[in-house]
Amino acid sequence: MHPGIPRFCCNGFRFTSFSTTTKTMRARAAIVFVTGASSGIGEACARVFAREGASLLLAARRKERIDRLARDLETEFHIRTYTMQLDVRDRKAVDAAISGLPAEWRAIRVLINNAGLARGFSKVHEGSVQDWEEMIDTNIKGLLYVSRAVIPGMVERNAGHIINIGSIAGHQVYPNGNVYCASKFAVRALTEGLKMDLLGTGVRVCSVSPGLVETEFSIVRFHGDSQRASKTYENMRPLHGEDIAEVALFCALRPLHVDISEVIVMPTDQASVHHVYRG
Ligand code: NDP
Ligand code: 8X3
Repeated sequence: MHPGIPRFCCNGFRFTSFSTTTKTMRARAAIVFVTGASSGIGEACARVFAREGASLLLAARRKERIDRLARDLETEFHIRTYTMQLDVRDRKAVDAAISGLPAEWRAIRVLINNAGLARGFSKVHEGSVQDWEEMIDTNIKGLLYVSRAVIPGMVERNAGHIINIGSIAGHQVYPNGNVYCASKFAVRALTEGLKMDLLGTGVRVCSVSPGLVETEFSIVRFHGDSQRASKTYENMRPLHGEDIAEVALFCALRPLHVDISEVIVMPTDQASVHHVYRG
């Protein structure tokens, strides 16, 4: 395959035909929208979908990071990119960003609802209300705002794929995880609900739910204390953003009649939120 030729095209399959010109194929490349693309799993998703030739819509609050990523991916994979500085907690900004997309960027094929965070690690009766609100506003309400803005277009086109980044914390609760876990339980419920609501539209819904992935996640959780954050992954082999991104890509590349509902991805060294092997 020529490195400049997109393989991830609008029918959702790997592109195998060489009969079209590169220019036409580039125009036909599927649009993949990644929220929280400035770091970790989101950045890795941008990278693996770019490798497959997708056209990338990238959003995060740290615009300089997604601009730099977009430039790198355009150069390396000869794809189209469009970046948006966006705080998913701001409903009006989300609506304006999606409704203001240039015509050639409106037909979003895959939405990766990845933007999210854990903030704090305290018992409920000692917790920070501000931390709770940040998690609920980002992980639940932000995901809803983006979905509400993007999905009507998918329904109209009878085509699309929502990939929510859930968590093992959406299946199991751990001490001090309370509100973060609740937000990820909510993501699981919303994923299941969306699947039911979208039955018959051709829009696929899936969640990818990881265990421990070494990203900026724990630094954010511990309010910038990187020493404390690094202990999360001490003496064990965590997952990396690319491990999750490759699974999201696998889900997206299934034939259109196949909808993988959920994939739980754990490090080999982790059996549950309570069981981590530290050799
Ligand atoms: P990172 O902190 O590395 O990345 C988080 C991303 O989310 C950043 O790009 C950040 O961008 C973005 N983000 C956070 N808040 C907002 C906001 N209000 N508006 C827009 N973007 C926002 O962590 P991960 O890559 O690990 O996290 C990605 C997802 O994976 C999250 O949903 C997390 O819950 C989930 N997850 C992570 C696991 C882990 O162990 N790391 C395990 C299971 C799930 P910016 O700050 O520039 O806005
Ligand atoms: C991130 C995984 O176990 O740190 O969602 O909550 S965990």
